[in-house]
Amino acid sequence: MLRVLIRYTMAVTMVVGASLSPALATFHLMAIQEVFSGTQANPQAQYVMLRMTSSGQTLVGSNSTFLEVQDASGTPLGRFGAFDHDVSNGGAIGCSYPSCPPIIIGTSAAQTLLGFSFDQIVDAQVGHVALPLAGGRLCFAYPLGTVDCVAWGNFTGSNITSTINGCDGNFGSPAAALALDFALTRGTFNCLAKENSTDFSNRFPHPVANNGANSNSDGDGDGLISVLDCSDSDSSSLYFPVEVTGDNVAAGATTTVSWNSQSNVTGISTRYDIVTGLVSDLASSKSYVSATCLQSGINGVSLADPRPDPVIGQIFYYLIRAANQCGKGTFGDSSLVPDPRDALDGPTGPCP
Ligand SMILES: [Ca+2]
Ligand SMILES: [Ca+2]
Ligand SMILES: [Ca+2]
Repeated sequence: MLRVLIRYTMAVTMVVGASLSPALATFHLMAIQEVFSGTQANPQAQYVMLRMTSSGQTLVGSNSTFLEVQDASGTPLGRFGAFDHDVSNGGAIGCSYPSCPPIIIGTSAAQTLLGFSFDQIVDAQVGHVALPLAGGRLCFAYPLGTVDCVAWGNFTGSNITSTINGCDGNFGSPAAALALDFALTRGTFNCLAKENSTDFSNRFPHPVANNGANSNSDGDGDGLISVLDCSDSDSSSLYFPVEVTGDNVAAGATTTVSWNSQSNVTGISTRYDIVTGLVSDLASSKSYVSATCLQSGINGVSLADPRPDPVIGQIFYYLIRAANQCGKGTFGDSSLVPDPRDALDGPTGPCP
């Protein structure tokens, strides 16, 4: 009797081991590494990069894994994407985060922008949703459980989900909101202690495919990879200038025009031009033909208008443009066709 009982126990142990170990070696040991919400010039270019935290995590398609998205309140929006096939590179036995292989899943716009083949394209997938910028949550999961999550921005839902790998299921406070031009990037991975607000921060993207393909050369060492850098031989320029935001006019003893800096996106060489004129001229000419350059090449984010106030009944308008060593942005776009502001942007515009 005793001998039979021992054999039975051993047999059960072997069955459990055989069913559990291969499953744990297929996709459970994974972390979300980068969440990229696109660039200002190309907001459709979104990707998520996962990173294996142990070798052999290749069976993402066989296990029907996916990336689930919630809105800021925690309500499910749908899936950013799902894996319909496995990947081939499981990395070296004994590898650990962040030295194990990545897996990248994203839109065709992101693939085109970044210039290498992604492991999974999501555009045509049923139920595909974009990543919400201001607040949301993303979880890497399969139909029977969750592997890793990150919440960001003004997310107010629950950020606690038990994990199938035994890692910390309380993901803590949300990380910083997603920001165009940046990837919400994991700096720290600790299976037993996850805290989104400190594990993640917004950095320039560094995407890599499972086979190692990437476009991450950075010739000028400014942190922005060459395919996104408007000049990869000038560290004072990052992205090409974008439309200026945060325009404000404060009346007082002097009238002060101010705007948001974009140097964290376009580099320390960023300067600003302001055109101005009378609203009545816009109305009568339906164009900016009477616009003048108030000042060009401003190194800062405000300007005191040196002119006296307009006569009573008249109104000044101001338009602001950013430029860097790569070139000039625009004074913005109207909905009119052709756009009257195009004349301001061109080589014969009022600001040099
Ligand atoms: Ca935690
Ligand atoms: Ca660069
Ligand atoms: Ca540069």
